[in-house]
Amino acid sequence: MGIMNNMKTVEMFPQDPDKEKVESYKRDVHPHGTIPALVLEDGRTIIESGAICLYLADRYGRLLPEKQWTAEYYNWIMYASITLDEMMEHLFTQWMLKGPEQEDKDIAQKMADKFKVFAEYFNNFLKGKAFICGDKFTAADCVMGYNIWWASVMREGCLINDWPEIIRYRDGLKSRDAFKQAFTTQPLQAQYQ
Ligand SMILES: N[C@@H](CCC(=O)N[C@@H](CS)C(=O)NCC(=O)O)C(=O)O
Repeated sequence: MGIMNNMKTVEMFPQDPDKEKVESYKRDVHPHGTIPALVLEDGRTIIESGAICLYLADRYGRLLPEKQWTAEYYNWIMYASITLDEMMEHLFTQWMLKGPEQEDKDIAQKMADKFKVFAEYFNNFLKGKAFICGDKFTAADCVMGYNIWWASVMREGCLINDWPEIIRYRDGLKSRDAFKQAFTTQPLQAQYQ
């Protein structure tokens, strides 16, 4: 279990960034300087969160789907990493980083509209399921769950408040011990242990 015992905490958006540390992180680990990144024992790096989850599930044989749920497993991991992540990044930039005075309202509205199409679809998908792959919590819930939590802490949860299945899914994830260990109750302040 070596790599999981070597978790490093990274401060997001520090007031006074240590330039040398940032440059060495960019040079040695992640060229964009973003998180997360997984450095393997032999020095190879995985620099995309969805790929990290897929790799860890596969390597440790945990959080994998039952065979009949493989399509949903890959579909939602890829959808969250590519399509949903783009919406979330724009919304986070406009709503949280720029704020009401400076936000580009056209971009924010376009992304909120696109999110609504996703929310209706995902809300229907979740009916009758505890998790993405039925009753079993898998790596797909780690990837999608992060985005759903992220959506729920922006602008009083306006992106998800109208979707009861998504709220139920989010609450189910939040009630898990592992979620409680990974997050404080402070929105957008993740603590990694
Ligand atoms: N698609 C990437 C996104 C990585 C990313 O943007 N990470 C954010 C945190 S969730 C970050 O490091 N932001 C800080 C920055 O952009 O400087 C992934 O999922 O791994």
